[in-house]
Amino acid sequence: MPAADLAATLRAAAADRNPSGRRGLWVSFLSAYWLEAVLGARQQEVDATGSGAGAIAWVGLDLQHGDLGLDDVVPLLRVAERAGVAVLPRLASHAGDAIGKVVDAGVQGVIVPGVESADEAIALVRAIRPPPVGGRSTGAARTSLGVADVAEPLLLPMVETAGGLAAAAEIAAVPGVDGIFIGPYDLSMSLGCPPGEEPAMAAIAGVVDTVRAAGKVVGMFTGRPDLLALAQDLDLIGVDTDVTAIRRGIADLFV
Ligand code: 3PY
Ligand code: MG
Repeated sequence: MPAADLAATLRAAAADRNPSGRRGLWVSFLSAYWLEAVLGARQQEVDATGSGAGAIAWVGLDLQHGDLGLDDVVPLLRVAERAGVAVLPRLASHAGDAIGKVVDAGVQGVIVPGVESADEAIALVRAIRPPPVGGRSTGAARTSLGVADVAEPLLLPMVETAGGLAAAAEIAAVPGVDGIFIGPYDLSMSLGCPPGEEPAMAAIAGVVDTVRAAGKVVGMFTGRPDLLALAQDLDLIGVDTDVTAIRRGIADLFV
């Protein structure tokens, strides 16, 4: 079952200022074997409800933190494709070669950490879009050979520093940028306050409003009930990590 075109769906909904509310699992260590088991088991549980509620719509592959590297993307992507689930890697840096490689493989978009200016966003557009918009190269790959089919992957720079916050409107306005993914934990650290407290919460709400007003996609990693409470305003909700899931399960077993 191929993943539906999440990128096109989110772009269209965002242009209508209509939050999409797609929930995703942030994956930082799962192997292809275990991602297949997790997605398969979840789908069976969702099917059993008959309502479709509780589905995992996308997986964020965390290449910046945790245990995954670029070589893990294709095996995990194959599993997600079979399950009809979109894949959005969060890259380790702004490096254009890594962006080209994961996009060549057929991911539905990229999340790029720590973007702080329109100029940085313009460099990312150049890395992800082919000419005439950008400068991305073409070559033998899953996408060019027709194995994976993603017409135009999402480009989501992360706003997660005071500098990024100040430039959020300019970053979102760059042609070729699809929206902004908020990193609330780095943002809180950068603003010098604990996650969930002011001024970080006000900053997050401000970015959501700015991006929504621009008709672009807004996502955020949550991992806390107070952040998850903002989910109704978001297009992409990174609910929590595979690590949290296993820690919670172990805590339940060892009471
Ligand atoms: C952050 O909160 O800083 C993140 O990068 C979340 O993934
Ligand atoms: Mg971060």
